[in-house]
Amino acid sequence: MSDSLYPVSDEWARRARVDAAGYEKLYGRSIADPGSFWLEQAKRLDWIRRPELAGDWSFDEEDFHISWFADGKLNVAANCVDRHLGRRGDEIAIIWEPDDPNEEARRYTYRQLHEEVCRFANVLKAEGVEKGDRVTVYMPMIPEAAFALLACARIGAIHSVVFGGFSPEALAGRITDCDSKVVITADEGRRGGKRVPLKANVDAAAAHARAMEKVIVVKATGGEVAMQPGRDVWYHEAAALVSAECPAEPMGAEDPLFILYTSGSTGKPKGVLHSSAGYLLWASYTHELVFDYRPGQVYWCAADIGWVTGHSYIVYGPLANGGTTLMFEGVPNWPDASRIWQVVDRHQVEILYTAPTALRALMREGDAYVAKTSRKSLKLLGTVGEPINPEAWRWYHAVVGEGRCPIVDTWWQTETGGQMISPLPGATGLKPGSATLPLPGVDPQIVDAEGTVLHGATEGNLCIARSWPGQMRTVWGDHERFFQTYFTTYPGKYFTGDGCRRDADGYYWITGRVDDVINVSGHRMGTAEVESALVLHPKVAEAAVVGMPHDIKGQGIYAYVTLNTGCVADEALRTELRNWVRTEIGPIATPDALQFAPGLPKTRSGKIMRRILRKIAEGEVSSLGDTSTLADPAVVDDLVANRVG
Ligand code: 6R9
Repeated sequence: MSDSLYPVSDEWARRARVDAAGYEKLYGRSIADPGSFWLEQAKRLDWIRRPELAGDWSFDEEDFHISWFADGKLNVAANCVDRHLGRRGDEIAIIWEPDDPNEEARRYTYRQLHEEVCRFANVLKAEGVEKGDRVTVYMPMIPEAAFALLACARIGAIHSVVFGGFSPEALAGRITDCDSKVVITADEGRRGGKRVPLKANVDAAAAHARAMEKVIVVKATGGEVAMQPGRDVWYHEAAALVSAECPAEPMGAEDPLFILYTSGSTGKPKGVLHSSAGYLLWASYTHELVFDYRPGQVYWCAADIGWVTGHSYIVYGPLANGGTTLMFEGVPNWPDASRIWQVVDRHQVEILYTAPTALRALMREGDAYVAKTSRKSLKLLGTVGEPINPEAWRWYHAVVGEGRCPIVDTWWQTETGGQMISPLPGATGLKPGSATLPLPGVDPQIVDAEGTVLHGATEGNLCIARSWPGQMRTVWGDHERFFQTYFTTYPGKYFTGDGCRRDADGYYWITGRVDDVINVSGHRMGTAEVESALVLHPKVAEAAVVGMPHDIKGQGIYAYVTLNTGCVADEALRTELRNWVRTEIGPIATPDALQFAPGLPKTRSGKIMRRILRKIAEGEVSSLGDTSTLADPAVVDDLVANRVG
């Protein structure tokens, strides 16, 4: 066990907002008197009408509801921009570092951000967007992506960001699901010196996205694109026609702020819906506490805005806190494996937040790429998205941070809106690989398969026993699915889908998903999604997909495919099927291994025994367990004999 403890340094304990005793006190109050705790926290936001109500919720079927600060009114964009104009109007809100290191970075003060957001909001209005409308954002990592989100928030439109790496098919599905009439995109994106044809993908999506009426196109690269008259609008042309003043729409606390699609264990991706006040409060509260953030510090969350991490910790959290947030267009390993550390030096980044998969990839390139940079500005490091293996943790700590920076390993989910289990740098001793302790307000429980709450040092399934302001409010268009997915496995609790161990010190160790979700490079992928893409291929009769261990990605995708009678299993078809999934969903869903299987292991009632498929994918063929309940135990021998990788 890697239970070695890295204690809080004296300096951090002294300087940080919250020390160990402070954490105990906050946590105690948050659980003993949540009403007054959260109403006090609500003061961190600027309200049009201050709430008198805090949480009002029940996870029980008869009375299922979740709301926070329901009588309050505010505007999220005004909280992230306008309220800083008085004291911090000339301070930098956004630093944008382009893909190409030879290009100049761009900087926006809060005053400039205000103007950009107002203009963007007026363009949306001019295109007919109204309060409550859904706007799909399919953008590269350019400042206009942040402007677009805040512009939606300003006028009360609900944004739905679709990651720029998703295919036209995936984009179309998301546009259709939330009935989004307007799509915001760019001519092209750039990543690692390569172009991503975003506008062309929107054009390709149009055939299956009938809701889409308008496309607003930001000129990012100047690449050639086709514009469809009547439907497509250049952003810079529309922006020249509107004013740089736009009033912020007063919104109810519970009015939706955004939808973000995420993979679940079954069916199509779910549209996770977040509220205005509760979500923003959670993003602001956690960003300040976990990063011990103070305005003036350059803070860098190296995620993409297409994921929840980009929403909460590039845009909403840091801007609500009047911070300076760095947005990076590029990738960690281009032009070479020094890029991240060079950006840190160039902008004097003090806080860096990234994913274990990036660290593992950089670690493999050797320490020289790190050592040749200074990194003296760094004070705090963070990780998110998947469990971090202790080896990568130690490398991050010793080589990147030269032993001087605490690491906050933050566990949370799209559904939780923000960080839930994480160290506080001035309060919590660290153990490599552990997300450590719940934040004040978070009430985790570990339960066994029957739902019995386990106490003390134990292992089981991770639930959250009470609501918190940042909790998702529904699945867009399917409230029943929301209840069924999260509140029926262990009645009365929110079930996270994660397995978890708690050690004798009360530290939490996330062990990974216990459902059919796999975590590829920190990105969630439903096995069912990949399976549905595969069976769409005319030669595929059946497919089963499981996770397999992968050195860099954490988990890779292992697909078992049964072909229709008469189809020939060969290398050409293997490549074709891998590309097929890539085109259907996007590059992140490409199977790492694909095995042709004459049959899949099934119970007599026809259920695929995934346990066996996982073991084979993991290479643990000697411990397949009981196969006697299979309808045809012989298929297992074939699978083992023809294992790939
Ligand atoms: C923020 C984000 C959520 C799933 C979650 C868990 C895994 C995230 C983690 C972690 C171990 C951490 N996860 N952070 N596992 N340690 N620090 O990643 O959201 O894309 O919805 O993924 O990611 O399995 O359930 P999302």
